[in-house]
Amino acid sequence: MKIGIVCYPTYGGSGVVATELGKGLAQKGHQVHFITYSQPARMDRFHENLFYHEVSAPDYPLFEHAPYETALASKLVDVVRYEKLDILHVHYAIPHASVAYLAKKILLSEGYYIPVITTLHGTDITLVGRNPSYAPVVAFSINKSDGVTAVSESLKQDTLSFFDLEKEIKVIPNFIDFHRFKKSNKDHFKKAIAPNGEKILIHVSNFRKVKRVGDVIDVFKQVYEKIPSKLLLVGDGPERHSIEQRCREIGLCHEIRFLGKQDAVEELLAVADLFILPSESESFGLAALEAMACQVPIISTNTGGLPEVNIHGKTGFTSDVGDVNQMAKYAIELLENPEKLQTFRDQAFAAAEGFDIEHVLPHYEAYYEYILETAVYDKTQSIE
Ligand code: GMT
Repeated sequence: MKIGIVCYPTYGGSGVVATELGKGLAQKGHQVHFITYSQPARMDRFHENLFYHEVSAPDYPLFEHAPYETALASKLVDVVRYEKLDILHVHYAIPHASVAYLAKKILLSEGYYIPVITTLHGTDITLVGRNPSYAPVVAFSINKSDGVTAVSESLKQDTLSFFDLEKEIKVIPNFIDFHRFKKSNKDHFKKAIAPNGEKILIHVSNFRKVKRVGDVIDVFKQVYEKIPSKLLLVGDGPERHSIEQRCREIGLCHEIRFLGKQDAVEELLAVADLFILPSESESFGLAALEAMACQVPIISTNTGGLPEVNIHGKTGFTSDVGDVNQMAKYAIELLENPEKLQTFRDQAFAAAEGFDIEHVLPHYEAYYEYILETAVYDKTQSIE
């Protein structure tokens, strides 16, 4: 198949999922064309079946913001037409689903039919998409997609409750590539971080408000008071400055390392004992799944799709949003009990195996086939 993938090219979860999906499809012999404004962060090596088409929105003194959507729609028309793509798969509804609809209509006016699949990732529905500034366009473009997938059952239910939809939503969960994410021996690194055998807690995110990184610090403070430990904070974003301030206020800067954006997250996960994810909202929690693949149990909230990934009492523990005392209790319970910690490590790994890319990718392929067959009817529809 010739597949066009539209996504955000950054380190965010939706861009990572889209890029890993494209790489996996290319590996299986499909031709994959990424169409976005810069090279996706995880598109890190050459593959004969992978292509990248950069969208640039030329500036003009009249524009306060260059019209990216118009440039993307034009690029989609050009790439679909020239490369003779079979299907377009857009990740994150805003603005990709509505832009794809426009491109599809332009192509239809030329007699070229291209089905569009939209994958919903989370904030495009739960935070941003529901905002009245975007909601009518989001709802319309989801309804007009030929196929719609959501990364968890929870996100599917949220989408159905927020919008008036006539479209079926298929749940295809996020996935993990075990060739990359696996526990490896990084003892030398562990010694450098925790020279006296301290426990290592880790948090990885984009440091946005929704991640509640302040709760990570509060949980760590309680753990630290009982158990010698270190905290690794991976990622960067708008909340980082205030979190650094908070570490100074509580006098724990020497035990907390801010590592910024890291490419080789798996090497950091390899030395960690616990992963803390106290998000206010999380449609899936890909960062948690990556930790589980590296045998790191999860202390998380029970919001959104997290309970579908982090099984309470098995792969880690879940608590109500903001309940840092409970999260700290669970963390201490595991860290104080090496046998229990090892059992949870094993169970986290076993649960992660259920999300192996090898199992999940065929679901996308089958869905593409299904949409290509069933969307044929649309071909005969008028172009208005
Ligand atoms: O977590 C973020 O804020 C980034 C965001 C994105 O779209 O890049 O992540 C969302 O999509 C990920 C991949 O499907 C999910 O694993 C995250 O749970 C989801 N984030 C939220 O729902 C807050």
